[in-house]
Amino acid sequence: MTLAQLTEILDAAAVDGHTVDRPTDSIELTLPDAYAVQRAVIERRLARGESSTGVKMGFTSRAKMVQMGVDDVIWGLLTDAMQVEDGAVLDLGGLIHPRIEPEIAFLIGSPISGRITPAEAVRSLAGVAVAYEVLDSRYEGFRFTLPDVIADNASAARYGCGIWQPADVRDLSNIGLLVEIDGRVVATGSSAAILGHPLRSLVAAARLAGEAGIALEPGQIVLAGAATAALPLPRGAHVRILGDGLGGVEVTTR
Ligand code: 0L1
Ligand code: MG
Repeated sequence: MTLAQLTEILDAAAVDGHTVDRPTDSIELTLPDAYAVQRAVIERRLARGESSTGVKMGFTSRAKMVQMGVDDVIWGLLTDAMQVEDGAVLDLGGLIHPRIEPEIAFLIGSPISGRITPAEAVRSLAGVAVAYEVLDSRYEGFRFTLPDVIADNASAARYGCGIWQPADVRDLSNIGLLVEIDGRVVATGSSAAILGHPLRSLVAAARLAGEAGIALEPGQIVLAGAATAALPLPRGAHVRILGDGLGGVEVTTR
């Protein structure tokens, strides 16, 4: 299998919502190869008319890094077709085995790329919001190696953000986040689970952008990472994510 064939297979799997074999079961896939496939999958989507909306950071919790045997974060690329408006209905029909996780999202206000400090990261921001990510691995049972999941765009499927708040007026290090499904609290966590401080995830996003030879541009979103483990997302559910002092975001599934 060539990287071009793998790109086509993963693109179709994400669009139609079907599982595919893990590429590393049959070919050797380096991390640069995997990121090249990820970029090529998104370029196909952009060529079909979608637009780039930002990036999602993955493996931002110590527990997930240990589980995967890695010591760095990964990223995936977001498009407008993955974006869900706050309060909207999300059709899970095209997804395989969706899971939802509560996140902190950043809105970029001025370009960042390469090595930056947390203070520079804050100054680059136009806002911060409570958000969620819907993950949907294109591999059976969410089982994959690191190159497999990078090629599969870090399991990115859908995401939604609440109302943007000023980013420089509050301490983001320990924002309590809770997930309610149909009015019942099903998970609680803290923004501290995101690399100890979600700004570290933004700094890492700028570094990965620099390594990829691009910048995170004004208007783009960085999904910083999850505050809890990802939860199975059923149909017919009303999900509300609330962040201490940061508002919330809601979605109803069907
Ligand atoms: O942290 C994340 O957003 C997950 C990255 C991809 C791995 C997974 O599907 O759990
Ligand atoms: Mg995530």
